[in-house]
Amino acid sequence: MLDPLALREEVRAQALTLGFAVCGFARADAAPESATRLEEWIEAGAHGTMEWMATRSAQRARPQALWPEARSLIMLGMSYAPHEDPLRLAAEPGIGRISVYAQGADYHDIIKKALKALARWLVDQAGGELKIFVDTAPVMEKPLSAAAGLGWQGKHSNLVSREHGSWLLLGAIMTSLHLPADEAQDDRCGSCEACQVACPTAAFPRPYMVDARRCISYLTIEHKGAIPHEFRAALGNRIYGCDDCLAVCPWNKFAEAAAANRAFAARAELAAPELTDLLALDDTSFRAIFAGSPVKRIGRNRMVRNALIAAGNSGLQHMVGLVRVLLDDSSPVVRGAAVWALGRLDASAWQEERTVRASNERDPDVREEWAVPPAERPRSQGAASPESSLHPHAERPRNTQDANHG
Ligand code: B12
Ligand code: SF4
Repeated sequence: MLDPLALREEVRAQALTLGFAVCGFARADAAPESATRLEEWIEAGAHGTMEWMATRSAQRARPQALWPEARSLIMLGMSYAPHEDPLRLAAEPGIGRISVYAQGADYHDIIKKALKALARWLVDQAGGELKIFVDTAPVMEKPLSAAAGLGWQGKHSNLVSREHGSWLLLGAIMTSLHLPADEAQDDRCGSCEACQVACPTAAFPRPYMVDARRCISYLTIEHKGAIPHEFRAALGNRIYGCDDCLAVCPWNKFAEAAAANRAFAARAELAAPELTDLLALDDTSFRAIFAGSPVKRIGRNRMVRNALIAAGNSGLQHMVGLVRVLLDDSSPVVRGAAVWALGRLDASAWQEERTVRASNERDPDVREEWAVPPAERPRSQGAASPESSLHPHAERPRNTQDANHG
């Protein structure tokens, strides 16, 4: 039987050969403070419609409530540090921006495969029982990774590493073996507030806490219905997730793109997709383009909804024809976004279309979109202006304590 310290170091070395950038160890009862924090977060309603965050919160709060045999946690991070500045396309209104983590292969598949290989290796070496997790299980991967010394939870709430900045995706192995814990690292955010200030929708009611209902990642990926009016202009050209709070973190200057797992390298068609191509997607072409990418889970309708909001923000007149076609879409969420986008791009075309369509519309949400003429929309929904379309932060609400609508 191997000495636990020696075994721990062998596991770490093996993890690195399998493509992980970092590996750390924690006791299964680590990060007990996250239980009350999770409870507070859910009570404030900050999880929005992600009911799955609330339903298994007791298990999520404590690894041993999920699996009582767990004695040690092996926490792992894979780097997806980008080669290029993720914010470089912010001023390209004809392009849709997809988050860096979603431009390559689906990290669930890549990390799960590596976790399984590490788990098999560990069982061969030392036996024990284990379970593997990436993202979708009720496990709080960020505080547990922080407890295992991978980095610290930054004020944007994600794990920040001294070596890999904000660009780590996380996975976990729970084992019945005893493996000595690593030391947690100190919080190195200091007086920095770059991520808090960068957020286009003021989604941080306070440092370290995200109100998902305001987060562009939630609005473009998790949220199923119409995107609330107050956030539409702030979305700019983001069509899947948001990297702004991660991208501005000063610790990224130590993150080397060479450390990134090659599976996450951007696919050309996902790095800078043309909005005109996205507006023309049907189910088949959506599946063909996004197969193997995390984007596929939002489906064609939500992607076209997001692309329409970006088109409405673009100020580009050549989008008008494609937007008009989508007024006839069978999906109400697409039709509603098309009504809004047309109003932003061409107020007189909007009036024309409204005359023939509004009274025939059966869906109550789409009827509501026809109800307010573009000129009467509040400023954040109004006609596209150079500031609102090209400078995604131009209409940012004040990022203050009272920005929490929770
Ligand atoms: C739900 C979820 C979301 C939601 C909610 C985000 C959130 N911050 O919770 C939404 C859809 C908005 C989202 C967005 C994103 N997500 Co997400 N998400 C998750 C998921 C499934 C659960 C997270 C969770 O438990 N939230 C509950 C809250 C209560 O937990 P928490 O944020 O850790 O809350 C802590 C703070 O409030 C803190 N706290 C409170 N007060 C204080 C005070 C101090 C001093 C300190 C230190 C801490 C502190 O304590 C709480 C407990 O630790 C995890 C996967 C997993 N199973 O863990 C991925 C995960 C967090 N997401 C991830 C990613 C990559 C993203 C995005 C970057 C994607 C994108 N580019 O669009 C964005 C980032 C937005 C952001 N700034 O958070 C990665 C993060 C990797 C990392 N390095 O940390 C994860 C871990 C997935 C993975 N397996 O890699 N996500
Ligand atoms: S941007 Fe600044 S405050 Fe935010 S996580 Fe990075 S170091 Fe911390």
